[in-house]
Amino acid sequence: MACSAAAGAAPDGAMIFSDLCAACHSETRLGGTGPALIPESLGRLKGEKLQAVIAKGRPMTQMPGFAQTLSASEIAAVADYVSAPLAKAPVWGVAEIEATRSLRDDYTPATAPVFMADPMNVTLAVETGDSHISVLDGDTFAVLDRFETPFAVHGGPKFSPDGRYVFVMSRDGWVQKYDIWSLHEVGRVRAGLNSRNIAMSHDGKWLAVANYLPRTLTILSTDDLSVAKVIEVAGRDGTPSRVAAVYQAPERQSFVLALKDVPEIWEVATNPVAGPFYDGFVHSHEADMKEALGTEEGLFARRRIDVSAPLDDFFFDPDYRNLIGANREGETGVVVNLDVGREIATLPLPGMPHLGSGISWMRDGRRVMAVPHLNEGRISIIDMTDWSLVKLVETSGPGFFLRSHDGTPYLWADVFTGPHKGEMHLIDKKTLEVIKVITPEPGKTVAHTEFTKDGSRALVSIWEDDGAVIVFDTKTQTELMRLPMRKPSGKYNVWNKITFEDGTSH
Ligand code: DHE
Repeated sequence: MACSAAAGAAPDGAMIFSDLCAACHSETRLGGTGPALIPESLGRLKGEKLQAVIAKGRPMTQMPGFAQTLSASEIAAVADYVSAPLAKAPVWGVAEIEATRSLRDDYTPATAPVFMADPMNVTLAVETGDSHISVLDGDTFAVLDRFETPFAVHGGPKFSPDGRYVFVMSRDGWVQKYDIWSLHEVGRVRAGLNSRNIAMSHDGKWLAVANYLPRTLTILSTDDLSVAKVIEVAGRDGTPSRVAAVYQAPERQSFVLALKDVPEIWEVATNPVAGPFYDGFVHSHEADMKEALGTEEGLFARRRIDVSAPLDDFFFDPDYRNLIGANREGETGVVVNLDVGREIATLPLPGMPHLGSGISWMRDGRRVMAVPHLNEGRISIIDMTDWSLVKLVETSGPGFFLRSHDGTPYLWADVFTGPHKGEMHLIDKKTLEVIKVITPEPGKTVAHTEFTKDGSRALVSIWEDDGAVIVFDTKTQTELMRLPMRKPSGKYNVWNKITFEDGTSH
């Protein structure tokens, strides 16, 4: 029993937290050496699942189990305490962010890669099981380095345009910079308290961090991770909003973000003077442009675009004229033309589409896009010229990630949940038929595919604590090797990411 709980009294979750948890997670619950314990960070970890983590701890981390120290009702009281929203929204502005910024004093930038492998074919494998990233030689699959990341990395790491540096973000808002040439961390900073994803500017100078908590977009200098700007995110009527996600729109020289709580998309200029961001208004009246920009101008000028409902998730066509977005509760998606700044079409997209995982390719001279659905076993294929539904491809369960590559005729689609979570579907990009289902480890979750630079190899995760990354030959779909890893999630090939290879995610 916790020393502070009086015998007979109902357990006091706050007091137990202070006694046993605050040293690692901090009195504020915003995280210290351990992650933040607030509803925004815990996400779906609640109730019995959360109590089980408190009782048993987390293997391979500093989190011990408290089953011997606390009774079941005390564990439940702590779980309730950390699941309750914070009484007051915490302040996390420039000063607080800057106070967390640390650059490694043992880092000296190499003048050339410190390894023999092709730096353009390096592939990173995120291992969420013990918060590490393995840096792989994309030809031999030798592990060049394995470095520690902040806890709970989410979303794709973002590379500098030359592929030398990579930036990684955790759900607790930590951004880490790593030098691939030197195989060394450069530094880290906490840009938000609960964050969604990051985006790199077209010129590699700025990194935008989309936050849920606080309601802000943080823009960092990629050079030294210092804060360039913290933009308060609120709708026209002043309602504060979480940022659903932010992406780079290289053709427009801007960041594009969707607001989760108000029906607006924002575009933020990453070009200080003019360029495509402003040229995008060519089809607008001057009055529309003034209205959208207000008094904003120059670097990080913000333009508001109204949409009919807040967007959870979105995707772009290759020239970044159109944004395809969806509210996951709704039945339809929308196409927003970013030049004219308004919705131009709707799409039939019921069943929680996961547009963040969408990919597109050319099929019979027309560009099509594919989107998985988070709650049903089908993939929507949409014609991006007239926005019609080409086909619904049936799979054996709800999928999370889709990937392909110019060097392969197939789309690799996983099934992330349910009895078929071990199946990877290969779909012909021309006929749109499932040509094969691979089950490399029956009963284990098999998810997320990345390709090597030339598309000849596919890397697939066995998404388990004692998991692996399996390397397949994409021509024969045969397994070539297995690299043991701790709950590997996403894999990211430098070349595919910096060239925006058709078939890769953002
Ligand atoms: Fe993700 C990417 C949103 C849950 C693993 N996920 C993304 C992106 C978005 C997103 C917007 C694109 C960001 C980017 O790469 O810049 N994810 C969401 C959700 O809204 C959702 C459903 C609920 C949530 O809790 O946020 C969600 N995601 C998950 C998971 O539960 C996953 C499977 C495990 C985890 O690590 O949290 C997960 N998401 C990923 C991964 C990517 C990702 C590995 C990058 C894929 C890529 O190929 O780029």
